[in-house]
Amino acid sequence: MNEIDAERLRSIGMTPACLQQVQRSLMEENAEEFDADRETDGSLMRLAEVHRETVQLHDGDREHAARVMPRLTRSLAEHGTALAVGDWVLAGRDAHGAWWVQRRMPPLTHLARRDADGRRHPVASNVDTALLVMGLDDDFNLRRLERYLVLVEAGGVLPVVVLSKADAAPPERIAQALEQLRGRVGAAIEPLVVDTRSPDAARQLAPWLGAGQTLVLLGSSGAGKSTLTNTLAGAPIQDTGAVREHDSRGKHTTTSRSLHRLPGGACVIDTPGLRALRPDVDEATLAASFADIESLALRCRFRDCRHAAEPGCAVREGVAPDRLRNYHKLLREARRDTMSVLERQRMVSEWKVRGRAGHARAKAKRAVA
Ligand SMILES: Nc1nc2c(ncn2[C@@H]2O[C@H](COP(=O)(O)OP(=O)(O)OP(=O)(O)O)[C@@H](O)[C@H]2O)c(=O)[nH]1
Ligand SMILES: [Mg+2]
Ligand SMILES: [Zn+2]
Repeated sequence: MNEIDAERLRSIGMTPACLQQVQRSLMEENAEEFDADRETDGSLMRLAEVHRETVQLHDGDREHAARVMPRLTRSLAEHGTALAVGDWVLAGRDAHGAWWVQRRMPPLTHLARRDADGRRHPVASNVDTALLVMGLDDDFNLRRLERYLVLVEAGGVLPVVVLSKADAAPPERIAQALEQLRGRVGAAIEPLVVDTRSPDAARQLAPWLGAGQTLVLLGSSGAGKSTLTNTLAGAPIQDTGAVREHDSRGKHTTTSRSLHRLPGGACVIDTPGLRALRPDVDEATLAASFADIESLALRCRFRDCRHAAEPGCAVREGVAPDRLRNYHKLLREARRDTMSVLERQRMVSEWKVRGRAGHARAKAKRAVA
């Protein structure tokens, strides 16, 4: 492993906590028995983009296109995950000068979602703050926001709600939206109300934009994520697209995630809008994200109250009915996903028995030799 230039990496979002995590993981590796398979001349870089065949890496000075060692892809898949934008990785060059990603450092924070089949898809890694961008037009949807909050909190990331298109909304609409939001997710979430095209949006976000910080922009298509990226960058680095007049829906202008450096030293990850969002979360984490329900449940008459039709239910009394419905829906999904994880683990162990992993390792070694 080459020497770590902490100062250079800081410009691409290396925090002291991340650096500690990396060093710990490298030390553990050295303590392991010598493994001739391991590459030792890797450089620490950050994943700025992930494509089907290649990835873009940033070393703090410039970007490099790279490919991923098949055995890394496979070992991540065996753990039900994959590389994500924001990951810190070790990369090395082969005899032809081509870059290969060899290892992923365990992420400090990690956002993941599930698809309809329960498969996990990484969203971003090593993010400090998630800006949940939601328009004050027809995009405004509290159920969806609750889903995003679960996703973000489950990943160990701080959520900041950004209500966009304030310039186009009448003051009564803004007041009503803020009140609805407070009634649903409580006073702990203090939303920002912005015109994402205005430099004022960047000023409002200044507390989360310190040097070395990484932000990810999440929200539906057309919410204004790329517009905000451009405002923060002070340059038109991302394409933006108009929304449909009648329902404020975007046209999925952004199609892949990408990490960008901002003038003040922070990094931002722009993402494509997701139509249906399913957080990757277990029951306990989900309950923690709906802390109001969890604490009210202590006051239900029956200890095993399911807050459905039971008498003396403090949750039904104290929580907005739509919030409770949304919680129950998320709970059902989380249970179904846990099931599919177990099924997947069984499948993976069957593969291992068949020795495919060993075969792939041998092939990967040939590829870089
Ligand atoms: N008036 C106004 N228009 C905005 C604001 N934010 C975004 N827009 C417009 O909304 C449209 C969609 O903005 P984008 O930034 O492309 O949205 P996005 O979230 O990146 O969408 P996808 O890339 O499709 O996920 C563009 O026409 C923007 O100009 C805002 O605060 N005020
Ligand atoms: Mg976009
Ligand atoms: Zn109850």
